[in-house]
Amino acid sequence: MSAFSAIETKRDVDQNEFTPDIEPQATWCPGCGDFGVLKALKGAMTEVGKNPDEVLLVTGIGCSGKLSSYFDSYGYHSIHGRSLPIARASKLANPNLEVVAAGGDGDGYGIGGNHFMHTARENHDMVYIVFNNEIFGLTKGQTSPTSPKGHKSKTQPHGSAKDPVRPLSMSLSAGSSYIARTAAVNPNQAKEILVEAIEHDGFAHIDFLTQCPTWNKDAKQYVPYTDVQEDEEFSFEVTDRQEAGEMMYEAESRLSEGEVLTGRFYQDDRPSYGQEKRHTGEMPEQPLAERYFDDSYEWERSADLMHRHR
Ligand SMILES: Cc1ncc(C[n+]2csc(CCOP(=O)(O)OP(=O)(O)O)c2C)c(N)n1
Ligand code: SF4
Ligand SMILES: [Mg+2]
Repeated sequence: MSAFSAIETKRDVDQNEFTPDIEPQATWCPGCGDFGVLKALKGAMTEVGKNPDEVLLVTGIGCSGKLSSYFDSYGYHSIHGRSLPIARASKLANPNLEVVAAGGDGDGYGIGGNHFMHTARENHDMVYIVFNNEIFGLTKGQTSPTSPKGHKSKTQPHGSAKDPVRPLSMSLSAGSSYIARTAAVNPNQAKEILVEAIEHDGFAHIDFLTQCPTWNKDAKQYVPYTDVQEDEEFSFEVTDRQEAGEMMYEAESRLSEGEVLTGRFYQDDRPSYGQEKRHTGEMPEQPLAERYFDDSYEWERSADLMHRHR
């Protein structure tokens, strides 16, 4: 089975296949929420029947970035805030790969925020997991874009004066076609949401609440949590942009007050960037990555294509 051929193929996979021989045991701190993401991702890939060599996991920098060291697949531990452009290029070159990008709240909503916005807008077909622990974990607990107003840290000892970003609302207005929030303390829901995100054709963004017991001393453990699909208090249609937006705003406001609302918030089925490009004929049916290994292929130089644009 190769990464070029297998996207439609399902088979029985043993979850242990995603545990690497080199670093089988993650070195995150005891009680870290990141363990929950790893477990849910292994479970979801197993459930959808993926082989490790059908998956590319691209991570940013942070404690969260270590995910690619502890998950056995093709992996790319990239640079801070830059997992998405690498993931996009990889998916375009080899659409048969199941591409997952992952990183922290600082990585994705701060330094990489611009890439987040445009990858969502262009609806690139991939899963994007943001480990949201509401601080910079790896660098020892500084204030991040999702730290609540008033949160005290070494960089904001008198409390942050800034309102946090609203990741779900931001994602909706940017253009993500699947948006969910789950929590490391809710492994069953996390796995189900990841399965949906993997099966979704388009940009699937998951805001994954991950507690950091080492540096985020205010940290909620994100319990108790409510699933908005299960609780009668909430009634909205995930395919209705306006209703979904209102629900997201509510969930983000309640998180600041310590109430954790999780679940699926939005979904649409518009074509992904790759589908659009193939439809217009601008992208070849044969994956670029396959051509690369084809010695007989005659490459066109971009200068030779200029006539198309004259
Ligand atoms: C360009 C660049 N700037 C700053 C850093 C230092 N740095 C490493 S990780 C990090 C923040 C990590 O926070 P987050 O993305 O929330 O991940 P977490 O560790 O919480 O999982 C920073 C600022 C870096 N590695 N590269
Ligand atoms: S510092 Fe926080 S985020 Fe990093 S491994 Fe430890 S508990 Fe997890
Ligand atoms: Mg963080």
